[in-house]
Amino acid sequence: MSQEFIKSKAAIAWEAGKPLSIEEVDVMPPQKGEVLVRIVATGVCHTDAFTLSGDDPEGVFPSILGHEGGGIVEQVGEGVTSVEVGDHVIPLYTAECGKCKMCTSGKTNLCSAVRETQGKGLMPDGTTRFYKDGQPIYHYMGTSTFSEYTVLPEISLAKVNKEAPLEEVCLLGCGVTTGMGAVMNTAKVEEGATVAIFGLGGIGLSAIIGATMAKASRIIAIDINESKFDLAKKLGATDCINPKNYDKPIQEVIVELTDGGVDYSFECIGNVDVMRSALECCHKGWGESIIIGVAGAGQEISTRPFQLVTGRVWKGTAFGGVKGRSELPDYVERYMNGEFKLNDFITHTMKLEKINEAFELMHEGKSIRSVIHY
Ligand code: NAD
Ligand code: AHE
Ligand code: ZN
Repeated sequence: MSQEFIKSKAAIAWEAGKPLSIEEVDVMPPQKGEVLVRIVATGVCHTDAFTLSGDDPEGVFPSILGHEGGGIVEQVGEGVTSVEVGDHVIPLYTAECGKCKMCTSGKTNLCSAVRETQGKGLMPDGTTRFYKDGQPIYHYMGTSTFSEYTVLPEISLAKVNKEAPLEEVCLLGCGVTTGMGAVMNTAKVEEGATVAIFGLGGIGLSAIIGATMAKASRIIAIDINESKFDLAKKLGATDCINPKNYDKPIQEVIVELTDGGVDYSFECIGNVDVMRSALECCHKGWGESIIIGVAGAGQEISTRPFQLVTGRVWKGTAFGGVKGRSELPDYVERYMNGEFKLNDFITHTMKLEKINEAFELMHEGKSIRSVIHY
């Protein structure tokens, strides 16, 4: 195994609130239990923008962002047995060790094996694999897919079908799996249920796919940007609503539309006021609201406790509750079998050099997903 550093093109986030800088970095070869992956393509998710904004309490700089990638194993470190050179993989920001208290609980996908160091931008041994002129650069979400070459723990890789186009299935590394999984795993939406989905970006639109697959009877899609409505309808939304068109709270509008409220709602924005609306548009006695959106440091949710006393349920979900190593390969198979499409989401593709445009398009509300090709 080579111990030479690898040169890699990467987008470095030197500091919060500044554009990414495209530079060559040095990548240390994979150590024990680690894998070097050549990223073929990566989506840009709102969470990357959230961390770059400086609002993420775990945001560290300088770092290499990106967590929605697809790639090919280039080198394996000592002791790695579950993947080999040439395997196609999707990096996982939610690892799956299969052994920790969380993995063995049967109740969550939130593996704890590498989460602590991952949140500090480090590999499990407490160091980094990225260097610029000798200066360490932090990892991000354990994935750092905005680098052509990245190093991950073996347990943070899902091995997927080699026939699957990495330029599309990279979206299963976060957005699409999160939205579909929130509906199917976390809420377990049943046939005939009514659903409200707040925010029609990559996550909300994927939740619509999940609700359509679950045969929900009514799928109410809510966004303040009406340009999202055509795709929402194409994917199965039965009603599209812009809260700005009403002079009363959107939860009241939805309660009236649905004879008392929806069975399930999903917040896919990261806005704590909308999280409240999403809870309060749920039906008394049983309505469940799932928080997917990520809110900034210091933000808190609130409602009258009476909303919960009277049977509404507030839940949250990370990566759609999906266990990456054991369950994500099947999402890829379902995509390959034509159960859902991914190219509807890819509104823009670009080379890494143009990645700042992907962030601008997102902020302007003009993209669903930009996919970066290396
Ligand atoms: P996005 O920016 O592509 O989409 C957000 C959508 O919300 C946009 O269409 C925007 O117009 C809409 N919106 C904004 N404010 C609104 C408001 N007040 N009312 C109605 N609509 C509004 O983002 P995305 O990539 O789809 O991510 C959505 C959220 O989900 C982000 O907070 C992201 O960090 C989070 N996320 C969470 C997980 C998880 O595992 N929990 C995974 C991925 C993303
Ligand atoms: N670092 C933030 C929280 C960010 C967050 O909630 N991340 C989601 C994934 S977003 C993907 O686009 C997640 O998986 N959370 C569970 C976890 O273990 O991070 C903060 O507030 O500190
Ligand atoms: Zn994401």
